[in-house]
Amino acid sequence: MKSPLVFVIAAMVTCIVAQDPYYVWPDVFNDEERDAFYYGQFPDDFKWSTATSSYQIEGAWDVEDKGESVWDTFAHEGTHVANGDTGDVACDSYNLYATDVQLIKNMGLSYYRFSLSWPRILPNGRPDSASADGLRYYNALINELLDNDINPQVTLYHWDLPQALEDEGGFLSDDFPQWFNDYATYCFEQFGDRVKFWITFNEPWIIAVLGYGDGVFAPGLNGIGDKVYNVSHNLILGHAMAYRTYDSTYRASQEGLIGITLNSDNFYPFNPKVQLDVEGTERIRQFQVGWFAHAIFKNGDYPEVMKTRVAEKSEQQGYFKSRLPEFTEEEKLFIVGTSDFFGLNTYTSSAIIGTRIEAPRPASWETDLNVIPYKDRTWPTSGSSWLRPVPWGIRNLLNWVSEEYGSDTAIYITENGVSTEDVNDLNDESRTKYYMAYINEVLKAYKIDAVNVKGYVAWTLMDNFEWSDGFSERFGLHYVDFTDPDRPRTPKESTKTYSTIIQENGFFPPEPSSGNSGIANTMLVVISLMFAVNFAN
Ligand code: GBH
Repeated sequence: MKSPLVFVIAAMVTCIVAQDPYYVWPDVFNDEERDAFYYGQFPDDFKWSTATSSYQIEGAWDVEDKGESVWDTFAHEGTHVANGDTGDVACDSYNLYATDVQLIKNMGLSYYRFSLSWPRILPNGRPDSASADGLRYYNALINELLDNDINPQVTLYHWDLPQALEDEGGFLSDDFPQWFNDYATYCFEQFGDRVKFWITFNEPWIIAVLGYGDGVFAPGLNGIGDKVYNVSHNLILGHAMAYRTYDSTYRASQEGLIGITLNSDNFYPFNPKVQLDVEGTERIRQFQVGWFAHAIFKNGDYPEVMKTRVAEKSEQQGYFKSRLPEFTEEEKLFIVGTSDFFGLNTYTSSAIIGTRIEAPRPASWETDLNVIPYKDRTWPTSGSSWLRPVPWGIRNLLNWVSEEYGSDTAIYITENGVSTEDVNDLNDESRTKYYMAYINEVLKAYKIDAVNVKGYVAWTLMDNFEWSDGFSERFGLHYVDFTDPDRPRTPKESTKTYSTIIQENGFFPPEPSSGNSGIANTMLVVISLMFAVNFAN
């Protein structure tokens, strides 16, 4: 009697434990090896967070002595932002910050990533103009967070440069690194006793290419072939200066971390068998991420492929020297090793088609790299034309960053999220799916691939001013009614999903839920008892 019983028990157990693989988007991403849902936990000290940025939420653009930022100017011009929207009031977080803190707390988060408005703190950009009200506001926010057991993760620069400094050349001025360092020093001095996580710049690529290249973001300049390279050059030097200041003067007493946040799609070859596509993929990674990360994380200098490509093309285009500036040997030593972590913002993937080298005029960052990015039409859509969810992409990208910059490099996902097509939908199922699937892929990167990922920040706490798309695109975990002067915030369904993931610190395996397995459970208990009795006899 014993052996058939053992067989029956084994069969029942298999029945219950082996569930069909679960897929978040079964009709699109259903490769069992790649897309099957994975159950497990993040490390105990994993940092869960959500993010915003000053211009996108604060409003109060001209309160007290606040200086204007380039985004105030740009939005007020009336032609650059969808529907003529501005951030004049936005979510009114200048007044409603305590409400924001409660929303964060309600989701069970212990971190909050926000940015400081440089011109609110230093109206003319320099410490001699320090605003008492700016100081009061950020002290109040930071203290409110700490009183609620939420740790601040502070971005020093999320795109709102003081207009006064832009008037003196902004990122194109050789004085930019010093200006940024003075501002950063003031912030370490004032807030560093309580802020232990600093990000110098959010997405330098956007600052250079969209702000000073295509002109679709403030300050709206057109220098896609040349200015972009000078902007990033000064930005890297400014970043390094602020890091060195923190390291030499504040780290010992304040004991925080300081790093930089870069943005990238997951790039992969359109056809992995075509050499042009494979090389094009590596090139765009180097031109987009390597542009900043190579110097900071590797050797103080730009990637080889950028140096040779831009130099060659500049020559063919009739420039007398490369459009890509050079760092001195001294600067290289100053820059290398200036980030305690790699902050990564990522939303989507692009397949890359490599094209043949040519040097058209006018020169451009885009034609310097010779690729065509492509979005697969079968991928799910979102509320933004540039954003199609591709969950496995984040795992690929994490692996690339880890291989390229060293497996010891601590990586934080400092932004990830999605806009929804139905903007009024509190039942935001597509966002729920996005977070489930993306965070699950981050978990695979950590558990299966041993990528050193330390934290995850969901973009964004609430609907806000989505730059040139104004209020027409909503990325929020909370809905904000922009027609109501009180700017009420309402949790969307996705807040529950995110809270559950945080609570579980990952994903617990599902309870056996089908009717059959309920019966199977009961039978299992009965058979086990029979077996035990039989065995005891
Ligand atoms: C992040 O940038 C930003 O840090 C954050 O402030 C922003 O709200 C969030 O993403 C959502 O967009 O219109 O085709 O010219 C991510 C980079 C910048 C990518 C804007 C898409 C528009 C490209 N995004 N960009 S396009």
